[in-house]
Amino acid sequence: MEIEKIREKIAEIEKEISSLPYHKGTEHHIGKLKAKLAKLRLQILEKKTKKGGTGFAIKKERDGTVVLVGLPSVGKSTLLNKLTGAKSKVAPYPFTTLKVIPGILNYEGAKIQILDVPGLIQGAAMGKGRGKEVLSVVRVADLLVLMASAKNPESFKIIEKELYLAGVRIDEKKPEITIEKKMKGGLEISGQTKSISKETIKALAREFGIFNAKISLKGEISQDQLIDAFLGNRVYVPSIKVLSKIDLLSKESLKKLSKNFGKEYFFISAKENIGLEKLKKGIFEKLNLIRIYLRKSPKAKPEKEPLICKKGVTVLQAAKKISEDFAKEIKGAKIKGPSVNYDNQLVGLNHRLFDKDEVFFVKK
Ligand SMILES: Nc1nc2c(ncn2[C@@H]2O[C@H](COP(=O)(O)OP(=O)(O)OP(=O)(O)O)[C@@H](O)[C@H]2O)c(=O)[nH]1
Ligand SMILES: [Mg+2]
Repeated sequence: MEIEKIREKIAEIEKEISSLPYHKGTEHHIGKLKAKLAKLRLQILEKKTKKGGTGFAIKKERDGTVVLVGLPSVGKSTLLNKLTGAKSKVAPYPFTTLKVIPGILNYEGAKIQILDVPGLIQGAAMGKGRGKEVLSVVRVADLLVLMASAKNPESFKIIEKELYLAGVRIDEKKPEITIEKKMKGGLEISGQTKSISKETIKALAREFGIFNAKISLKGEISQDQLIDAFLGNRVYVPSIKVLSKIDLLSKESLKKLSKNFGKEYFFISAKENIGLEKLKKGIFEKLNLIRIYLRKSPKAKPEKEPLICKKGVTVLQAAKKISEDFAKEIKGAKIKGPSVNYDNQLVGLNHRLFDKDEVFFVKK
């Protein structure tokens, strides 16, 4: 289908959904419309651009990948340059950045990849601007830094909406839905939710070509979440919200803004170097990274540079970060630090390490 045709169809269905009240009598019909809508939206994002690709080519590197997302001119490139020493072009007009510009933030021994991308605009999920390319980068992120100018904080809503429409679920827990496809036997549903009948669940499954399967739901699931699960290409990613250019606000307006936006927002001025250290710390913490210090013998001093791992990492997984071959040789570790009760406690391969543990790997 032509892209224009798809857009028209989307607008039609949206109009119909918004005209319908949601209740037991309409939930089945609305569900089917929403399923159609989700499939059409996906078609737009998957349509190839004139140049042939559907997005920018990205190589994920280092201890985590962070993408800066915001309207044009909110100061993404200025921030990237300040955090990483990169040289992304900065200018007062929109769409200064035209492709992905990477940089590396060194923080507490971690090397965090930060990606600067073109500005996102309203309609991005429908293919406007560089929407498709930007949204394809967003999907590889371990963390999104959502940016809005302190002069226009309302713009968070625009980017959040575009990200949602493109299948990116921000700060949401993945709903607990499992779909076990089978060869025959029809559809079997276990678990239930108040807002959707079993019949609708079955109809939605069929809408996505699932005719034989065991579908289990845990907890209260919304229709949108169910469609997400059937479509299967949703990404669930944490975020940090940044209000930029606070140097442009008067003291009074800034005070008012921080009252309205509260603690989970980071207030910065990349130009005037305000709030950047706090932001770096926030990024590190939100990526759930921990520092492990290796020791060559149980008595030796730990190495200066930490091994950066994800929170919850086991002794075996940490060893694998060094190398697969090395991991095969070890049977446990002697640890000094927060994850054990006394210095040089011997632990097994499945022991979970904590931030700032000092580790001596014990060979078989
Ligand atoms: N006053 C002030 N101006 C800033 C700040 N950060 C960026 N700017 C200015 O805002 C304009 C846009 O900055 P960029 O860093 O290019 O913004 P961008 O978000 O990368 O823009 P696009 O690449 O077009 O999406 C430039 O004129 C910057 O000098 C800031 O903290 N304070
Ligand atoms: Mg830029």
